[in-house]
Amino acid sequence: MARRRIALPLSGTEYDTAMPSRTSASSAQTVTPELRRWIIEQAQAGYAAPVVLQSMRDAGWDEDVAAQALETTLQEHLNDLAMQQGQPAAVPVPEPQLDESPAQVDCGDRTVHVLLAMAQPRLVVFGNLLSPEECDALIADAAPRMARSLTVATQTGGEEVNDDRTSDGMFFQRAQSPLIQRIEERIARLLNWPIENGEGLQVLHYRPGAEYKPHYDYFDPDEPGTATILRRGGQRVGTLVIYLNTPEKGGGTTFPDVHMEVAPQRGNAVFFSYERPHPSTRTLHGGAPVIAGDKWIATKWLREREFEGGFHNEVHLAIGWAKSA
Ligand SMILES: O=C(O)CCC(=O)C(=O)O
Repeated sequence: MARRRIALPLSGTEYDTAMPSRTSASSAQTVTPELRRWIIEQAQAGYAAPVVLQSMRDAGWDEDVAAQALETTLQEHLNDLAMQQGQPAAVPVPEPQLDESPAQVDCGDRTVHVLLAMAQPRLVVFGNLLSPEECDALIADAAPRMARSLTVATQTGGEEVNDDRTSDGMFFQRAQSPLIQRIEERIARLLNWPIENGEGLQVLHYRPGAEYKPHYDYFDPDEPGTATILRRGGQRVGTLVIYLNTPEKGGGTTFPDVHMEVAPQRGNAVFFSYERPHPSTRTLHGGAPVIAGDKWIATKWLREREFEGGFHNEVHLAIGWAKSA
């Protein structure tokens, strides 16, 4: 083992720690259990990831190998801790390609802007996802079919009118029109998630005073109706809320756990993912009351697996479950 000195992140003082040595040829660098243990010890001692990474690079570790080792080791460690606390296992989630912090993402037929990215909750705000014409066309197609929004009846897996949700809404089927298909292809490319795993796009309309109180979009594993819902497509693992207009006042999408509110702007969108159906994802969110004007959004929910057909029927009209913070 080589003796390493790591600079404490804030004070700049140093302490000795033993880092397992790498194997000689960089192409043959192996992430051993010993190295994993060392990484976890550094994290537990309070060292930030860039400090640990630098220390590994100083010791001759290839940057990519070191970064990958760090990421997977810490991820597995956090997962182990979560499981020990009785939380459900983490599953893969949709994720835009933002590794090198691009300002824009090429989605094939449109360049989408990255306005904000956050790790915990995993949340990204996008600009320019839809053109003004696409927003108007979605509203025009949806408007004649709007009805009072429902939420999941958690006891049965069915649906019910709920005072926590005072918007009107409707679902499109997946690929229902060339416009819907084009938007779904763009979203699939943006979030690197199969089009087949998406529920049909839902359009919501909030009038002044209407809101959607804070809730989670995943299905509560403890509710009796959940097993029925999960048979088709598994859990929800991500949400994309697209703003189809810009309300005059109010109507932001709120994330109470992190005291954040995303302002609704026509064509922009907020994406967030949840790797386990648990509040530790900090994805509690809601639609704040509209104060003036009205608000139109389109929501895309993404499932773990194929959501066959992409349409909703009486059992599968799955619209998340409300729970007060
Ligand atoms: O209206 C909003 O901004 C949020 C909508 C929402 O929470 C949802 O569709 O799950």
